[in-house]
Amino acid sequence: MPRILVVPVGSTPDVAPLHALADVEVRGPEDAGLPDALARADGLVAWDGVHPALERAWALADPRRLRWVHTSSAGPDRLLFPALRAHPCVLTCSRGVLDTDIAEYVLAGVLAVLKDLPGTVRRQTEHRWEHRTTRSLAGTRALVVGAGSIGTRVGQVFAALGVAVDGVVRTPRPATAPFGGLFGPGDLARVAGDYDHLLVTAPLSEATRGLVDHRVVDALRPGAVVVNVGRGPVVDEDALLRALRAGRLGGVVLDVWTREPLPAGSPWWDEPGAVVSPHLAGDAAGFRERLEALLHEQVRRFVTRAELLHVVDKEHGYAITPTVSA
Ligand code: OXD
Repeated sequence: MPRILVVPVGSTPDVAPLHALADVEVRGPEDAGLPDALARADGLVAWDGVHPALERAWALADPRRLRWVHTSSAGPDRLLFPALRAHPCVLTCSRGVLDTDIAEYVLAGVLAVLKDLPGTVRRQTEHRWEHRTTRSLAGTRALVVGAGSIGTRVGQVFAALGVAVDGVVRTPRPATAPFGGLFGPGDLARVAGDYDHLLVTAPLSEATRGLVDHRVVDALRPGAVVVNVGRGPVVDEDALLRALRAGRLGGVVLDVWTREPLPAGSPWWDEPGAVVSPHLAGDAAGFRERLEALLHEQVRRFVTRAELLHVVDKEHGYAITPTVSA
């Protein structure tokens, strides 16, 4: 039976259903036996995070033996350290599992800003009846940065509510629904000012790091809403904070951060125009079970040498090939 090493960081998946299929070994990242277990693994599962111990032990990952690595994350960036990129193993990620919940979170964030829910809750705690005018979502325009599986779901949800949605993709192509138009990364600063909402769903790669830079932030229209559910380093957080404090933005909803956990001393915590959340956009009840179901299916495919799902293009840093066998 193939040996599969599972390295849990936050939570541990239920591997009981896998014992009939493979010789499964679970080793925490601090476990002294991790390097040896890696040396004899045919498959590796990085669960609920990637610990630096894995990269440190990587020299022992036998290129003739280790054929497959899977991550429970939608975005594979934390596994794409140079030695893993260079290793011949197939890398798969948990693309698709969280899309709908992330899209709902983005919608909740934009509506919270447009309808000023934080302001209402503040007044409520002060027992203050103060009528204000809020803003409509229907009839507005959104630009989704990263039109992959999460970005497409975000686009569908917003389009269904009467928002005109365009996207930014690595290589521009003719647009299909829900996108009215697709731009390349080089167009972003030029077009950003045409939108009411900038919705960042992009994975982290060399091409997306710093993509939403100060030029893009400075180009945003007054009152624009910015949401980031992709990866923190895609956005220049300092430029965003400056724009927010200067009263140039309607609101900012950040679920992912350049530094996670966000340090207790970060100025973002006290920023009234910001919604600060701890990387939970896709984590609706049942998400762990859904990620486990995908893991079980992947192991079944690996063991039977069937095609694996959600294979990552290691060069570009996201899943593009629908299926590959390891
Ligand atoms: C992610 C995840 O990739 O939460 O951000 O899975």
